[in-house]
Amino acid sequence: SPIGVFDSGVGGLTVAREIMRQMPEERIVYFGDTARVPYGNKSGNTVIRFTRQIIRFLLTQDVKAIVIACNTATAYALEAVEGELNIPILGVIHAGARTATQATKNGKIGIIGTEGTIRSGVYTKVMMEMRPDIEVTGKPCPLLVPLVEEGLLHDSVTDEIASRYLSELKGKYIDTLVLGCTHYPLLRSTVGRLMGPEVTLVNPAYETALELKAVLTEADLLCSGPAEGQEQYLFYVSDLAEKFTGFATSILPGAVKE
Ligand code: DGN
Repeated sequence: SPIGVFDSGVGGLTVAREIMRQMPEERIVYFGDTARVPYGNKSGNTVIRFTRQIIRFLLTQDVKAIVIACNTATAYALEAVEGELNIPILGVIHAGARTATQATKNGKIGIIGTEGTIRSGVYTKVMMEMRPDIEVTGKPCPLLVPLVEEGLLHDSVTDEIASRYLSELKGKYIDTLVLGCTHYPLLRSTVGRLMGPEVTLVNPAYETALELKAVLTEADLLCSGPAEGQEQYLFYVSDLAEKFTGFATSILPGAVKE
């Protein structure tokens, strides 16, 4: 059976990409809620409702595990839905939070994400449970999402906006920064340059794929490749596929067929 992966739109493709890299034999069914993106500025109850609907859809695709590949949906909905399923379900917050608490030397961790992710305080809560001695500073960076979706990954406008957002964190002497939104790993080099070499960047997409691999191994659910005639990767969207396909092709060369 495939792994179900979903996001509010294209962002979760950075998580799908890590799963493809780390588990090249696995099948994936991806759902991008492009009709209702962004989730970042919606209320918790709305995001929980959307999440339940998407999970119901993924279950019709016979998935063996589900990854909520969206920081905002994980922040608001993971806790509400995890008890409702009898297959493994993972969010993108836990694994990155753990890595950050292990990576920091001075105990000062920064987290960037959408308004919703930062407002929820979930990263801070999860990290404080793992290591109560740390100090966490969150900073919403909402404009980075549309900039990435416009393809402005290496652009002076993006640099300028990122620099304004990050200047606040620079004053906090953090030594570890969590890229707590699905789009930010695509801005890794910009963020890294602005924060400087002494700050370790944590990519939750990468950490989540590692965690998923451990969970599937533990549950004896790893797969040995698609069968004859089976598509390895299936992508579903709730609105216009065109923009999605363009973005997907740019970050997943080879995986996307129309
Ligand atoms: N995928 C969302 C996240 O990781 O928080 C970002 C896109 C959005 O819904 N604003």
